[in-house]
Amino acid sequence: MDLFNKQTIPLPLGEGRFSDIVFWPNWLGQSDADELLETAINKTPWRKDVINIMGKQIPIPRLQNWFGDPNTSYTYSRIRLQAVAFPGWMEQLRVNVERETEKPFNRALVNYYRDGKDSVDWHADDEVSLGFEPLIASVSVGAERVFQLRHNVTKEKIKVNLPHGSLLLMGAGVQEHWQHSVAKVKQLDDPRVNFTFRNMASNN
Ligand SMILES: O=C(O)CCC(=O)C(=O)O
Ligand SMILES: [Mn+2]
Repeated sequence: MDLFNKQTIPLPLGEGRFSDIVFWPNWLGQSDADELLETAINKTPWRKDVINIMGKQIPIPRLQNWFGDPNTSYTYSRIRLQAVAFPGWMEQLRVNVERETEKPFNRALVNYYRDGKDSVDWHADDEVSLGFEPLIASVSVGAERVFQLRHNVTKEKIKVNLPHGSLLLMGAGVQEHWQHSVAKVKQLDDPRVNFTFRNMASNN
């Protein structure tokens, strides 16, 4: 939890309004990050989901699962994810993220990028169920990958390398004005796991 290393990256939203990304590149120490990667890969009940594109069933290029109150679910890209209760190890991570960011989080979408062929395409986490101007806190462990942001109107791009053990917080308004993605990379065999913590109303 290295406050010295906390960085704030301003993000223009439009019409003179700014938000930011707060970034802790070395949030977890090496051994905590190693342990989290190993636990996440081995203990997460990974789902292989498919999306329907023009009548074709296409596997999404990563494994995933959704954690939170097990009586709730989350739907994006027409995939409905029934929530799995936070296991103890992930609950600890959730609490630590809340403490560091000083924001509440009660859900997590967890992604497993098995190697450089796995990716997430341009999107915003702007489902109505996430509420107005949702904050997203993202913890990365494993292979360093490039997190890209692109403004919806100006198309300005920002790249942030997300190292093993990093924490990133996307501020209010970022989902409405920017999209983000993690592109495929050539010649990468190492896995990466990313936890995106979100906060949803209890009736979701
Ligand atoms: O893997 C990442 O860093 C981003 C994941 C993401 O954008 C998402 O799960 O919505
Ligand atoms: Mn996202």
